[in-house]
Amino acid sequence: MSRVRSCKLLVVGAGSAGCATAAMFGRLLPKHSVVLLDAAKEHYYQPMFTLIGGGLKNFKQCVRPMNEAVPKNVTWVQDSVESFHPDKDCVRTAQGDEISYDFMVVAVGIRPNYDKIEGLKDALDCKGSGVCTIYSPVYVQKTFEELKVFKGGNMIFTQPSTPIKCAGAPQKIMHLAEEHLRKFDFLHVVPPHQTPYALRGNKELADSDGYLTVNKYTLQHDVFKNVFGIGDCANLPTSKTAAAIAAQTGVLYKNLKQVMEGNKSKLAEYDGYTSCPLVTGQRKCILAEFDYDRNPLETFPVDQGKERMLFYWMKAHVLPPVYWSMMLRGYWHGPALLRKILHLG
Ligand code: UQ1
Repeated sequence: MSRVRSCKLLVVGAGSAGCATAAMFGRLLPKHSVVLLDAAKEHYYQPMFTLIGGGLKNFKQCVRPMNEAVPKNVTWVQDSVESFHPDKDCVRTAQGDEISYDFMVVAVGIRPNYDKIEGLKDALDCKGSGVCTIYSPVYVQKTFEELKVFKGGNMIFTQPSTPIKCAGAPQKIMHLAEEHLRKFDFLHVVPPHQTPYALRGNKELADSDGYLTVNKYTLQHDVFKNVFGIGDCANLPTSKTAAAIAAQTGVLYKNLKQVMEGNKSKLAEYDGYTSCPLVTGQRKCILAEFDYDRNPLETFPVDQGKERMLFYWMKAHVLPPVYWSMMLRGYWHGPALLRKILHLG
């Protein structure tokens, strides 16, 4: 029997963006107002995948059961979205239920599609093939396994552009991969990524690449004003990182709250802040931080382009607890305030 459920706010996707959003509005709104829709049993701290692939952390350190990630005061529906119906303010789920909403935040993320590169999945599944990727909880541990048995030879690391920046890039990798797959000794692949079909196939919500069409400053959907987007699934022209999502949560909260209150004044604006702690060695890291226009937005009053142990320590030991205890609970909106304090004087 299919069921019909209704809520004030539906958050689709319980990754970092969805959990943080649900947490903030779970605190603001009365009990049972927020529904968080996601079928996943586990929640991963994906920024740790690089360190796991490099053998510097183990897999257990990046995963928690979903019920620990889901915030209090939020109803978790363990199901996935089958189709969006923004003109009717509802979604249908894989189990055949209907959830109607007053407001919706789409935070469905993106995931690899290995099938776009012929032979890739077989090569990834084959132990000892030398082919690996840190882009998936399924294969990240294999990356270090392959590194441990690597006896020398060529190493290849693919570096595609996102579909938005360069639509041809995934095809180029496909050709390169196909050409080299059997010849090389170690191949680290960045698989093509895409949004889930429910979003990608919805022409009212998504652009031709399958990304949710939101205003890049306000995060509000271009057409459906009671819909907002956050995180990897939104068509924001910035680098897709947890740090970017943290900054977006602050803007999303202000703007959605204002729209819920019927307040028509100007909405807050996301500047495109994103950040990449680029680990360059076992204890070394540089810290890139920039906005939509590629202007540096550096937090610390030091040369962040210089390799430092401090940044590595922050990446490996400080940011994981910041993520689990603050960001997932909706209390971490990125380092903007810290940047302002450190640049005083
Ligand atoms: C950040 O806020 C964040 O989100 C939790 C990350 O994801 C793990 C980051 O990698 C970085 C660098 C930031 C930015 C934080 C500081 C203190 C520069």
